[in-house]
Amino acid sequence: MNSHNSPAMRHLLIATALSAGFAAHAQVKVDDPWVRATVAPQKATGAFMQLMSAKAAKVVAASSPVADMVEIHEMKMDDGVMKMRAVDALALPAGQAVALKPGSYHVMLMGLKGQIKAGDTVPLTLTVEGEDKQRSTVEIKAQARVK
Ligand SMILES: [Cu+2]
Repeated sequence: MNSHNSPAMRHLLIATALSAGFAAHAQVKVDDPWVRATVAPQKATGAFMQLMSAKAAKVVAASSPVADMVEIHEMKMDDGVMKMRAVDALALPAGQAVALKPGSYHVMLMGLKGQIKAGDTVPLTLTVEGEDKQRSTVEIKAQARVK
């Protein structure tokens, strides 16, 4: 996890509103999106990135063409055991970076349709909801790597 400073891995993406008729666009910056590469029989993996929203918002859904099911997960110590669970939404406080990283929040890709090899580009879509309930999507191209 020391690649946050690598310029080659930086991706800046701006969320675009689903409809041009919406005045308020949620602006979400995505930094260093990556997916953990898998071995052939593996059916699940995690995607990680840094998110920063200009306005208070939350990530309410995620999807990817490489997986049957995508959820936002949280990892937490529970009685000394590391557990992960799906969360309904991931809060993005205004102007504050939120890290999705191993051992913490992550995008969980389940029911993988094939192996994800290091160097592959994995498309991800996040649905972000603003305080005005307006939803927009953020399209992400995450690079697969081992760690
Ligand atoms: Cu998970």
